Amino acid sequence: DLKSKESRGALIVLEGLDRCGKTSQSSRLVSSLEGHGHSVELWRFPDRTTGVGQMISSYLANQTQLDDHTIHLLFSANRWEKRSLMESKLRSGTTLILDRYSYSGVAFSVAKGLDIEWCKAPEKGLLAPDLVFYLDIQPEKAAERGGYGGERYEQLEFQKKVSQQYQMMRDQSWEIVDASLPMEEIEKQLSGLVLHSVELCHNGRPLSQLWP
Ligand code: 2DT
Repeated sequence: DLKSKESRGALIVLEGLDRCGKTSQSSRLVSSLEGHGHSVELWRFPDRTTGVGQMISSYLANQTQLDDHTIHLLFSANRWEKRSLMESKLRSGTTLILDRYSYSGVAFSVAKGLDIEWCKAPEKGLLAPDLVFYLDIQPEKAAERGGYGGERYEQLEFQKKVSQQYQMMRDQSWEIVDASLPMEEIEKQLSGLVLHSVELCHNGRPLSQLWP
C-alpha cells in the first residue's frame, strides 16, 4: 500500500511557461543526481510515445481539432497510463524528474476557460510529487527568448493567461525559482533541494496522492 516505509525514489516536478528553461534544468538535474550515485530517470508529459500521446501531439501541432474538455481528459489519461510504472519505479528506488505534470494540465485548461474543479477531478489519485519547482518567468521575457516552436499554446497572449493560472494554483509547498538567473545558479538551487528531498524519501517519507 501507499504507506509502505521501504526506501523509495523521489517524485520531482518542474513546471513553468514555455521557454522558462525547465527542460534544460530537468536534464541537468538528472546528471547531477547520477553524479551523486542515485538512480534517476527523466520523464516528460505529455508522453508523446503512447497512442494517447500521439493524439495529443497532433492536436498540439494543429493537425487535429478537439473539444477543450476532450483534450483535457486525454492529457490526464496520458498520466494515468503511466501511473503504475511510475509507482513501481519509485518503489524500486528510482527518482523521477518530471518535465510537466498535473499542474500543467490544470493551468493550461483553466486558461482556456474550463472550470478549475472540473479540471482537477481526473487528476485525483495520481501520485503526488514530493517537490514541485516553478520556474518563474514573465511571459514577455519568455517570448523574448524566442524559439516558440509554433505549437498551439505557444503565443504570448495565451501564455499570460497560463501564468495567471499558475499563480492561482501555487501554494507554500512549491519552490519558486527565478528563471531569469544564470542557468548554473538555478541548477545549484534545484539540485540542493532535490538531494534533500531524495534523502527524505529514502528515509521513509510516504508516497501520497493528488490532491493532498
Ligand atoms: P511541451 O512543450 O512541454 O511538450 O508541452 N499541456 C501539457 C497541457 O495543456 N496539459 C497537460 O496536461 C500537459 C502535461 C503545455 C506541450 C504543451 O502541452 C501543454 C505545453
